[in-house]
Amino acid sequence: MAGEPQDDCLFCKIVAGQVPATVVRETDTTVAFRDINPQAPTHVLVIPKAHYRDAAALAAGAPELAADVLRETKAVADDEKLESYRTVFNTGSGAGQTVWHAHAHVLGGRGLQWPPG
Ligand code: DGP
Repeated sequence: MAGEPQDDCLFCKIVAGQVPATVVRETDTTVAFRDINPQAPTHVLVIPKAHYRDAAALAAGAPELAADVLRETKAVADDEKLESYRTVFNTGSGAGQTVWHAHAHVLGGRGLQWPPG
């Protein structure tokens, strides 16, 4: 069920402390940790602690929680002293989503091209 922890979800396991991660920020509702395969000098993932399969489900089911995630992307950028950065929600396999727990990528610390691949 949306919002409930899923036994087979990697990011739910990170929230529960069952899988290690380099956590850089945590709030009552969110966790931010470094991506295991960084694509930029700063590459942090911000996730809601509650399980939603993607950003669309999060926005529809818990818009205040979606706002918490977005607020935390800015906090990460501030912590990392990023003047410019990119916030990405890959939504659906065709867009490159591989982990089915909503997450925002925060990328920065180098020039970023547009359009993305
Ligand atoms: P996406 O492709 O948008 O679903 O992004 C998933 C990201 O999750 C990808 O950039 C790699 C990252 N990732 C996958 N497994 C782990 C893990 O075990 N730990 C951490 N820190 N990141 C992971």
